[in-house]
Amino acid sequence: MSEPLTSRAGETATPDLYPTRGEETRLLPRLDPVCWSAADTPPPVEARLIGDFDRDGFCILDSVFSLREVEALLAEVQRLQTDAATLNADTLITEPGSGQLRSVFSLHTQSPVFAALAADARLLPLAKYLLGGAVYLHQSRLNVKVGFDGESFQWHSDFETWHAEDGLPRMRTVSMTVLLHDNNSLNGPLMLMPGSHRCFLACAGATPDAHYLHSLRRQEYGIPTDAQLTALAARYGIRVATGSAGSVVVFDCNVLHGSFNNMTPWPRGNAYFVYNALDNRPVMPFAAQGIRPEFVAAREHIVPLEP
Ligand code: 6CS
Ligand code: FE
Repeated sequence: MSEPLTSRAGETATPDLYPTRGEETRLLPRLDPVCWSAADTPPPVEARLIGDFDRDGFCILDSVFSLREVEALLAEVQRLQTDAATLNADTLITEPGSGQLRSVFSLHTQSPVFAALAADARLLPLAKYLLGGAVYLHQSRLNVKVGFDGESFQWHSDFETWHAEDGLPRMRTVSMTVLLHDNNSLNGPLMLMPGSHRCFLACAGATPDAHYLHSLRRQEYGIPTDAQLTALAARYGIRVATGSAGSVVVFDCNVLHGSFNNMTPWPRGNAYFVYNALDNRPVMPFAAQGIRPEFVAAREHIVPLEP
């Protein structure tokens, strides 16, 4: 079968290594490394954590930020909520049910505190190590997941969306989530299928126009079927990424993950930074008509991150 190509006038066609959103679901192999640095490059964290990341598609860095630092971050969250009227209204995503705040996108352009966090010496060197070179932020966001009303995130691979809708060609992107509250087993923590980053689940169904307006609240396209999830859970199992506030969950762009509703009184606020390799800039979307706005997916303002 020939490989579908995507192209734009004057732009070299980029091969579509991960075709998705066609007629049927498929299981395809990952064609990219998980850690892009040469094996003899010394990592900026314990080698054991790199081993976890390579094998499972994620690793947890315990208590990276002190309680004082977490307090300062929570104060900044409070400020953003108080000053919500001064933020770009499009970046504020509400819960489909209660209408409460669910996410704030483009955190790094709206908050100097979070911009500094993305470039922190405890995060950035690890992102560069895992992606094998210079990086920039493809996306950043705050998910507040309030007590009682914080709703779930469906099982998905982030890369499936970023490839289909944003045109990221290769799996050379990593997310880091800084836990702003304790994420325990009850308040809607991240669940992951360890090892699932090694295969690509092509999803069925064409991307609707302006899909993000719906998907950021509740995703219904670009998610695996129950049958696929059942098979993968049997093969890989499901783990929960718990940790105390100030810990960091580092996860591969293609590991399957999701989270359930928060029906506890305890909020689960997490800040997410999505680092992409500068060599993996977006091309035209591989399976969507239009491009998503800059606040969801950087395209025009690509600035290499420096400490
Ligand atoms: O569409 C996106 O880019 C986002 N959607 C989900 C459910 N997770 C990653 C990302 O924020
Ligand atoms: Fe996600």
